[in-house]
Amino acid sequence: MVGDFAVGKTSLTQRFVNNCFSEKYLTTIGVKIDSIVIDETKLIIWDVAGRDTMSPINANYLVGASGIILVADGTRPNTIDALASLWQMVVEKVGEVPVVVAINKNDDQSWQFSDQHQAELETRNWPAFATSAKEGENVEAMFQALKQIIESNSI
Ligand code: G3D
Ligand code: MG
Repeated sequence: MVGDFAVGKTSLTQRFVNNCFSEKYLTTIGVKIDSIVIDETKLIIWDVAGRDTMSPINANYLVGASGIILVADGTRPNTIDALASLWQMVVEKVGEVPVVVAINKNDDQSWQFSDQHQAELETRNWPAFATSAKEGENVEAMFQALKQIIESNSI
């Protein structure tokens, strides 16, 4: 899980692993690791702390990743802009691993996704999901999609 501060990385992971959403703010210090077994595949999810002055992403946490979920907050377009440089950091550390994008907080009225952002994601060939960790929408579909890309790449 890679994305700017407060986009919903921890909430999406929690929704997927525990099927719950907590309004309680949970700031991840460094990294939080969860795991879940689906269809005999164990996913180990590294929820890497967001980018801000207090806690820059420790790129070493990315080493060994089989896939990446790039997370943005649809109510803050700058977090979508940030994905390109985050992806660059990923590529430098682990190469072009399988990736999906979550444009999170789809339940919020101010969620938006411009044609320009749409075009950019298509150019990069990133499968994108409008997710809501709060209501659960598309969360499982997004994790499943990444799992499938990882599995089909490793055959
Ligand atoms: P992070 O792990 O990427 O830093 P968090 O982000 O999962 O800690 O979430 C940051 C804030 O966004 C939290 O709110 C959380 O409740 C909220 N949030 C996360 N996902 C969603 C979502 O899908 N919809 C809505 N509406 N809010 C979401 P607070 O208020 O504690 O800052
Ligand atoms: Mg977090």
